[in-house]
Amino acid sequence: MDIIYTEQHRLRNSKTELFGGELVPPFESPQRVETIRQQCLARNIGEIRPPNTYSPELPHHVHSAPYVQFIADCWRDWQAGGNAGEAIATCWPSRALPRQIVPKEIDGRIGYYAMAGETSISAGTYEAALAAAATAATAADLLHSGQHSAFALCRPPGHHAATDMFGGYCFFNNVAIAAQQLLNHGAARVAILDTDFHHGNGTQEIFYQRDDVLFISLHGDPIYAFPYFLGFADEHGTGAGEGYNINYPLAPETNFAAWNHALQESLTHINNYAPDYLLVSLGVDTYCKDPISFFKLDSDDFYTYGKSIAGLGLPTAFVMEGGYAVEEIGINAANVLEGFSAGQ
Ligand code: Q9C
Ligand code: ZN
Repeated sequence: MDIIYTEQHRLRNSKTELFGGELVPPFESPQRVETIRQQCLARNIGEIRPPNTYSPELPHHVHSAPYVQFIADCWRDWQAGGNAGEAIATCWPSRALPRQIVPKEIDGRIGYYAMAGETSISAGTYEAALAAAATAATAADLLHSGQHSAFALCRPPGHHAATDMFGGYCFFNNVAIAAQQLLNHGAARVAILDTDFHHGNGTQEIFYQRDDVLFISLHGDPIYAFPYFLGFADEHGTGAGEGYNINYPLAPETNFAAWNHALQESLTHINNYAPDYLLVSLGVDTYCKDPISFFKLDSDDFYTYGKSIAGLGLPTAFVMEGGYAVEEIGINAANVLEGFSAGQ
């Protein structure tokens, strides 16, 4: 399977994440995809190729134009505001501050568009996020041109990014952009299976009212896990989208047997939907040694589930999301891809 990759991911190189009340080096580091790339090379997973070239309007597939402009301008405006550190939101339109007016000043604007304070915006963030979107769109183009599978080695990740909101290490929703790219090419239905430990709140929000994208997510129960405020089992979609959003919130310490039970149900839903394409939001933060997550998958389990996904027989693109056990994320991601290839 072709692997789409660009060094431009390195432009996303923030120095700070707000974690445990301190500014620490971000979990979402350039080393993550380097480890995955090395593992793919060592195991001959596929040919590594750069993304196609797209217009800077590519994120408009699923994001509002003012939001995309904010991501493009944030670092410049933050510096112009005389701030010494990286751009971090500290004030939000919370429940008791409900006026939805975009402030003019950068502290207000970043708060308007942020979902959480852990994710700093710094030099190169916009450029790297745009390259990640292009990486995912290229995977979509490859499926459209008849390839059975592709791996978009995206960084920064995307599934927490909503129509006009960033956070959880995400800026542009790569998998959603890939889904829209396939629909623009003429697909009738696309399924997105989100296996990241965290609920894909951004992807859910983007497609919540639509029936041309089925979104299914397996994740840590938001009553205990980020993003806390979305991802519950009673979120089914609305309007035309009713029935096309399925969440499996899973308890702390969930092991592969329980996780796989939810996966098998998900695969049945996908099969019944009969999509033209499957996109997998591939997070390997379900791994037992992940530093910020609470599932108990072992490395072998990733191979097993990759093989299960192949059983659908659908043209499939894997789009990289999270995974923070840097030592093992390469092994775990490559195991999914190898399992998928073995299951074809
Ligand atoms: N105590 C992705 O995996 N903070 N994003 C969690 C844990 C945010 C994860 C704090 C985690 C975001 C793409
Ligand atoms: Zn995650």
